[in-house]
Amino acid sequence: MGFCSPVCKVYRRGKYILLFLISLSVLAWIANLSGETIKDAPVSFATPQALVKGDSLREKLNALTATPNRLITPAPKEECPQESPLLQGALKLSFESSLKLKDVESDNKAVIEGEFEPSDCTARQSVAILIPHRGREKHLLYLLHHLHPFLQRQQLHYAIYIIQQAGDVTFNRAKLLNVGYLEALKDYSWDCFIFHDVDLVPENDHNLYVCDKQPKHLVVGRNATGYKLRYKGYFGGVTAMNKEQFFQVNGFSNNYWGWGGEDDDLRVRVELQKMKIVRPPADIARYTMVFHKRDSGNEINKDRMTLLGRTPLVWRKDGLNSCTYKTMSLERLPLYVNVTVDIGKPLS
Ligand code: UDH
Ligand code: MN
Repeated sequence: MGFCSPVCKVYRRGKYILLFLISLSVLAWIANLSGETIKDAPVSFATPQALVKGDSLREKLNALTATPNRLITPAPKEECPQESPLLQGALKLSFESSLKLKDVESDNKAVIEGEFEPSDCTARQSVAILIPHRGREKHLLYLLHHLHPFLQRQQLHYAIYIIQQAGDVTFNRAKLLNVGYLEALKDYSWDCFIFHDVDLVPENDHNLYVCDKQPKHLVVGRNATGYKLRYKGYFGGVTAMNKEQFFQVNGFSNNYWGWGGEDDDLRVRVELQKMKIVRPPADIARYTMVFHKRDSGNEINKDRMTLLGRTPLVWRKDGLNSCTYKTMSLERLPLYVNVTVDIGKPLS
């Protein structure tokens, strides 16, 4: 039998205590792992007024975004490839006068209440398509017919919103698009917004409806202008801005009633923020504009140049944060969300 001094006994006992403590912490760690739960990200509810409160851009934007109650709960999937294998390039467009909404609905069964997401991969961006509209039903039908399959081939998670101006007051494209942004964000925290005229149909599905690091202008050419950019700085027709970019410029001005100027105003806002407009290559960013005449109720806005000159002075106060409107109805139709709004009338 060996000899053990009091010091040695203390040392032995210490070893057992240490061993015991280590086992305890291993057990606690295992228990913690199995009991771990995925917590929901905090979501806040707010009205457009919340735009003026809060400290950071991020906080203000989060306040705009409600619970993503429209999102189809996704199963875990791999991210969709950088380039969709479904793209076809230049497309043969058709504008059959016999086309019916029912046909477009039955061609697009995977679209639920205007929303779609790829079944076999997770889309790289969630995109809201916003279309200002009044009295152009045939154009809308042609656009839905082409746009749904086009966006599905791009493997996007998207939804189409039609923002209808109620009544017969002079048309205000820009304000309707502000409303579209605010209303769409109540459904889901969309990454990207496409501001889209109802009569422009994309001719090539490599013209990607996603947002870039800079605001993107998608209509480099269209049939009506010999596929040339209408003028240097043109930023109308179809544009893509992400959630933060559009918020940063305070959206569109609400004060352009009638035709013209509102798209140039948005360009000025973008430039004031030192952002740079990007465009896809001209052979891809091509559109067919369905022929139309000037609509009654959308006469040329004679004040547009005066308004444009004042943009640097007023953009902070005129835009998303001052966009007041009354939602008359919101219908979730098979192929789009139909938002009908009373946006008031010009001041003078
Ligand atoms: N819009 C409507 N209803 C209207 C007015 C405008 O839905 O009553 C929307 C629609 O999305 C349209 C967009 O606003 O695509 C822009 O309006 P626009 O198509 O009238 O503008 P654009 O510059 O034409 O294409 C201007 C007048 C064309 C005169 C043609 C003469 N050759
Ligand atoms: Mn047009």
